[in-house]
Amino acid sequence: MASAPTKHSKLLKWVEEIKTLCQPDQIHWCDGSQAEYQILCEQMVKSGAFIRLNPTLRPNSFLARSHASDVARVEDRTYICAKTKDEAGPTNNWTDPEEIKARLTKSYQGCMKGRTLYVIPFSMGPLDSPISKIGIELTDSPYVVTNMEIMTKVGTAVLDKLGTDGEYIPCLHSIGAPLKPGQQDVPWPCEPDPANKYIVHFPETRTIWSYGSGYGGNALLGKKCLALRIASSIARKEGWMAEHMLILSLTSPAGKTYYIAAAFPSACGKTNLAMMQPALPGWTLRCIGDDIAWIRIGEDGRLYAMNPETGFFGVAPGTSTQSNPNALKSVAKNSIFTNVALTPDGDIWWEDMGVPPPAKMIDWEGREWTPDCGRKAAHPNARFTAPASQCPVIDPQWQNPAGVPISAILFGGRRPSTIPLVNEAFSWEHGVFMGSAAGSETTAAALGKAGVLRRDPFAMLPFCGYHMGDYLKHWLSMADRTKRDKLPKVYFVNWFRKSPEGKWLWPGYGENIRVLKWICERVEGTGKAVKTPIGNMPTPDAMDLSGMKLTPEDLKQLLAVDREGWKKEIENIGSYYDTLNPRMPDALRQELKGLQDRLNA
Ligand code: SAT
Ligand code: MN
Repeated sequence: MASAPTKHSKLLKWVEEIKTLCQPDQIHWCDGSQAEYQILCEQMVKSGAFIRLNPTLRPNSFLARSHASDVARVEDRTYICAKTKDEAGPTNNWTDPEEIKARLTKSYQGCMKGRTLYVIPFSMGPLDSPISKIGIELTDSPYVVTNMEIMTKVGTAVLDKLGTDGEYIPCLHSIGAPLKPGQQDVPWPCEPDPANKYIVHFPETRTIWSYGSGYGGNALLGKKCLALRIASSIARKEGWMAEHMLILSLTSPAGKTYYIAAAFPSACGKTNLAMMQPALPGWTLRCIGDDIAWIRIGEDGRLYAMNPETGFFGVAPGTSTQSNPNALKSVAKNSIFTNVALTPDGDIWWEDMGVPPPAKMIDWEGREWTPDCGRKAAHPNARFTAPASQCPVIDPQWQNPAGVPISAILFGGRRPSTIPLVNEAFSWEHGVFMGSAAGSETTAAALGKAGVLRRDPFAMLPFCGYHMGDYLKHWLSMADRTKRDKLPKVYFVNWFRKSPEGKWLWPGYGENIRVLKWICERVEGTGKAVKTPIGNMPTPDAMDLSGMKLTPEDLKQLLAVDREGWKKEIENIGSYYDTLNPRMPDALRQELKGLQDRLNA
């Protein structure tokens, strides 16, 4: 390997091993340069994998259409292969690591024939951050390379940092579609049989093996695989936290800045909140990250959050000038769109974009589409990949290697009933209880039925790399690692509340600033609240609702404690907790009991 731009002997040996196993036609070491990105895009335009969008309307941007079997994360094909099943816990799929390695080694055998093996050196987090992690992804997908170049720091600087013996997380990826000599490639090659797709994590050896899918978190291995599943398991050992959270800053009219982190499940509006345009004058919101936060205790004892990514892989449908004007501006150029519709003038369109569709388009499957054809033009999990630096409200601190000090943590999900608009925890333990009890209706971000309520503790159910009971203990343990008054305040929010008749009670989006403003006032000690059995809630006059049309009846419903609903909720949480036995922490059972007692009092 004369052309390898590194003298890292372990890395060279691994690449050589994978070359022998997967048998690619050639190897390409990614340098992360603009020139390389352009060449790869050109090649994909030629091969049919990319469609170049109209350069006047959408400069340097491309559309990819995936195979119909490959449109979302495959949770039932995702494994945490710790040494024992117990270590992975009941919320993760598990198989014996040696067994699955043997099985997958067979799949990898010759799987890159006719293709190029790309070596992607990437860093999650600024290269000079004490908690950044370096990964090396080996992939046969140029689509993955270009997306990784937007989502992470890729290239030679990473290899330089590794030196000759630095530590990295090996991430092996193949789409599982070798080409026979002379065989014509397809636009989105992958393994079409879902049963042959595997997303496998080996936490003890800090290794990731992914096979058969080219989509999103299945294939961009820096994201959910490394920055959440493997990182959460490392963080537990090292005393920090890897969380499925957006990070934002909010500056008040008085000029004071607050940093807030928020955990919502996939496709529940993290990207929208992370770069929201506040509807209240005088408040400035800036984005630090929209999906992942690595959080550690700083020297002053506070929790500091850092975004390990450099791009957004956001859900396209629903993104409009009303819901998220800053996301639309972020994708104005230099972006990749996957599974959206193509307009006759060479631009993109998706459902609820806020502009009417043209009379005719090409849908995400490449078929002709008209407004009356009865099909969706974009796939519900269609995505944009855009550089975070293009976000008009990106925070000046977003790449600060130290992270930013967090004042408040929010949990949430899609909950049409019972859960109020906002609810403040009494203590850290109560806050951890709130996170542990988080639930949401499922969305299109994962294959399976959407709209079913499932418990999704800390929005980490699909992303926790170890036993969920131990994860809850880890959260509780933060109170022993620093002074309590240094810990952020914790809130549960619900933008998705409906009336019994099915009407949205809260407008959401930019209006959410009203809730955030109250939270900042609570942090300052000025916000008015009433103690209820479920937590501290705003008094009816506590939130700034100026200039907003909200009927007093709707406000009442939004801030009501639905005792009957909560009783069912408690039962449901209790049975969920049972599934985590015997590792379910007692402190949280006591919180549940406390809630029950307060409700019955
Ligand atoms: O496909 S991803 O896992 O990156 C997106 C998501 O589910 O949040
Ligand atoms: Mn996510």
